[in-house]
Amino acid sequence: MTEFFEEVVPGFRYVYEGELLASARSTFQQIDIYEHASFGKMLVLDGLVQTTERDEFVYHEMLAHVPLISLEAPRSVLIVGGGDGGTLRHVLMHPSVERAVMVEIDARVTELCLEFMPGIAAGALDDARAEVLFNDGIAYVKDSTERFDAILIDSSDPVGPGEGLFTPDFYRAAAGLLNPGGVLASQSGSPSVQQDELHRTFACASSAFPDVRVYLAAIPTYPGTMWSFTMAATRIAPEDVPAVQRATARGLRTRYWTPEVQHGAFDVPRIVHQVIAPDGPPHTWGFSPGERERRAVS
Ligand code: SPD
Repeated sequence: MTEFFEEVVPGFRYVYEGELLASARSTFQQIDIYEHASFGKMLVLDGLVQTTERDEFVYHEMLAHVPLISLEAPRSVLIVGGGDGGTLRHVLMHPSVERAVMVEIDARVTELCLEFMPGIAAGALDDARAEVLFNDGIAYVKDSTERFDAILIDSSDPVGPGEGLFTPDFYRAAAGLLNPGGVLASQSGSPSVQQDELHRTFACASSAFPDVRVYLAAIPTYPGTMWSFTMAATRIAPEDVPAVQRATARGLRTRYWTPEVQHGAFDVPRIVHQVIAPDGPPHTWGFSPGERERRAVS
């Protein structure tokens, strides 16, 4: 039987109709899986939609391929979060990747995703190159002595277990785990209705990296649809990346990402530049109560 459920972000309520298939309370959060007529199975954490069977490809392709295509031959990748396995699946499409470590805090999320939405990981967790750890990603980044060519922050929203991923300390620690020339990419929220999340992520990344850029994708089940990612490195030159050659050589099979999207996604509207500006106006677009207070980055 279907029911209506809501995703509430400050100032907005998004209402979905779906059938509740599974509901669990883990140590960290409330986990629900719904079946939606258009988007298939939906993973909802603490009432916030994280991924759906029908549009997950946009998010996972853009989080994985944009940074990895920017590298000549990425060998080692760290994924922080990403319990559904979608990011890992796309990372492993790059043939040069020898090792991909995924550190997910909540094993229950992964268990339920594998049971109800196995197509998202599509076996990636069993790949010989994958190392899956159920641990606190923040502690892992702080304490690890490993080095990676790319770090991908596949976080939930900045509430609950994901909150500590949106801090300058975390970004500084992550920068210390990168090999020379390495790159970090993170999901950074809606640039329209969660300006504070994007502003804060950009500020945190800028406290640890010389070059930080935002790129965008359209994800139907995320608030505001237009979604932001933040990429950070010593130098990012999206226009210099030979995306066509690399995509062909790597045999990437994608539905959203293309070499053209790789370049175009960094051409963000002026209003997005205003959202990430250090002294930008507090509300350039939409309204997020409390964002003025949350903006201060120490
Ligand atoms: N409000 C949605 C934010 C979701 C970001 N993470 C999604 C995880 C999918 N692997």
